[in-house]
Amino acid sequence: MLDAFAKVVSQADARGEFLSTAQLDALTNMVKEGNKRLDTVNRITSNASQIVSEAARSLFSEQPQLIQPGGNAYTNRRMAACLRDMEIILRYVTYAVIAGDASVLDDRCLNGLRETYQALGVPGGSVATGVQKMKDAAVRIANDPAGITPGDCSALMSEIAGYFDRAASAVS
Ligand code: PEB
Repeated sequence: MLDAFAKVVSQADARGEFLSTAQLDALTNMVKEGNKRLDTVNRITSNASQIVSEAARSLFSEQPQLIQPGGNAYTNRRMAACLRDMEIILRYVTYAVIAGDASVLDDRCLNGLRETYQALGVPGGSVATGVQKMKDAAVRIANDPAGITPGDCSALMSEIAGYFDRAASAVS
């Protein structure tokens, strides 16, 4: 598990070199823009249940077969497992955002997840749709200018969207 700082250190060490100017510039920018990152993680974290339930509602209204008899979210036990899975994925996305690096998401959440769903008979494509819906809700909530000094968060929002896309493509 790496963060953006540990990542460049390990890359530089592998080559036996000092940090490059480009690496230092990127980290300087990350520090300078750090409050945006912290605010974003705070917003997503404190709205996690809204993000999960909004995405799940939308998934089940588009794919009602999931909640009908025989569906993968039919019975409270499976519904609970599904909502829990979405929450786990969202939690690891927030870890990746704070770290500025996807490795925690890859190593501790996505590694082997597609195979797990295949073994369980859970449709990975539907999980991916749920993740994409969490992306939409999370970016909307994180990027809302209400109550803060509005600034340009476009780079950060596309970084965040990228973590959700990574999770979606890991399971579909
Ligand atoms: C992954 N999910 C399930 C299981 C595991 C995971 C390991 C089996 C064990 C259990 O039921 O608890 N666990 C989960 C995860 C991590 C982890 C992400 C990462 C660290 O440790 N059903 C649907 C939707 C989808 C869904 C498409 C979006 O209809 C999910 C939610 N996951 C789902 C369901 C089960 C499950 C288990 C329904 C239960 C399957 C079953 O027992 O029939």
